[in-house]
Amino acid sequence: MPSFRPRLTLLLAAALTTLIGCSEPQQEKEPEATGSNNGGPDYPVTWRFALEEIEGSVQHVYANELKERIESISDGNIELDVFPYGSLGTSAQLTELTQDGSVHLAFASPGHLADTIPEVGVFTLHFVLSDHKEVNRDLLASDQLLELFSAPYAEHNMKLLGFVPEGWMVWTANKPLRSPEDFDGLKIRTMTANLAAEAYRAYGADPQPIPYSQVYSDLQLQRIDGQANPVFAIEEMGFYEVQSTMTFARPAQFIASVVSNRDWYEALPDEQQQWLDDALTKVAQLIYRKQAELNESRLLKITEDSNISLVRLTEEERGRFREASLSARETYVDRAGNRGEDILNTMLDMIAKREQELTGSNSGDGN
Ligand code: 6CS
Repeated sequence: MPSFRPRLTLLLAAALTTLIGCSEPQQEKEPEATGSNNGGPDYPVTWRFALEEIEGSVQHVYANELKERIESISDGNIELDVFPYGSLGTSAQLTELTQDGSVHLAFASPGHLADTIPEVGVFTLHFVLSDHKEVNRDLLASDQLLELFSAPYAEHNMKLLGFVPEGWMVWTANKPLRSPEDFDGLKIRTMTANLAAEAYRAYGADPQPIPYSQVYSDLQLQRIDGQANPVFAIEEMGFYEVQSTMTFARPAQFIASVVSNRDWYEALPDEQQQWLDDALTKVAQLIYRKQAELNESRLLKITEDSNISLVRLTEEERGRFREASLSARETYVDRAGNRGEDILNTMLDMIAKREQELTGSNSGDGN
């Protein structure tokens, strides 16, 4: 559906002009919409939740599930207004809107957020996560992981509420990408944070940081050669229409974080905080399965709608990428400092231990 792309860009521009002004500096806003007054909460109250993805996406499924649960748990006292991508702004702008209290809840993907919080750049590194889906699922759901990141988010006036896995990153281009040499000079689109480019610089590519809404047209006009995203996104954003090949290398999962404005969260009356925490816990339990189903059904749709080639790398081919990817870890540690290094090492330890517990080895099932 190519006609949607220019519309998204125009909508973004219009919404941003209205919401945050063209060039004026951001004003810190008082967090509101807790519904509190001197006599207690004045219900119903509305919370605004901004997404980095369009309707039908993993983030949209997540938001709808959260909406259903929060409205039910609170007996209708909380109403959740969901803003899919295209209605408010780019990922970086959504983070600003969360920090200044214009939206209460938002998704913030590490590939965009790492310019603000370098520590989250760990999720843009390749071959850190396990090949075992259970290991990754447990890691991302663990309180220990949330704890590691809670201070870096808090320092930027955000409360980290959870990590959401959205599926393996798949490379698209007009050729198969079987070895690091295939990336030599390749203009691959990356998310906008500097650190997001490093993983591809390690393969010799020429990374091009570009906002999500611009990727389709840049591929179509051949201003870039390729991009990386989970299957569901490649389908719904139409990238498969303008690329010849999808390469499955399982270098990293697309991980998003769910955040709120920190002052707003801390000022919530106890019962509202409890409702939110309960609803988040419930959604976290089902989103892993939902994203896996969505990625599977969208791959079917892509293959039905197009003649795109699917290339799955062998373990030997993946091994060459793994080796080439390691230099990006040094750049990550340079930028994210001691705390970043500690996060990377703790994650690697947690993964190795869980792999041992599950299988007695470090080999994966590829899911
Ligand atoms: O590639 C991106 O920029 C986007 N990809 C996904 C799957 N979600 C949001 C993010 O901004």
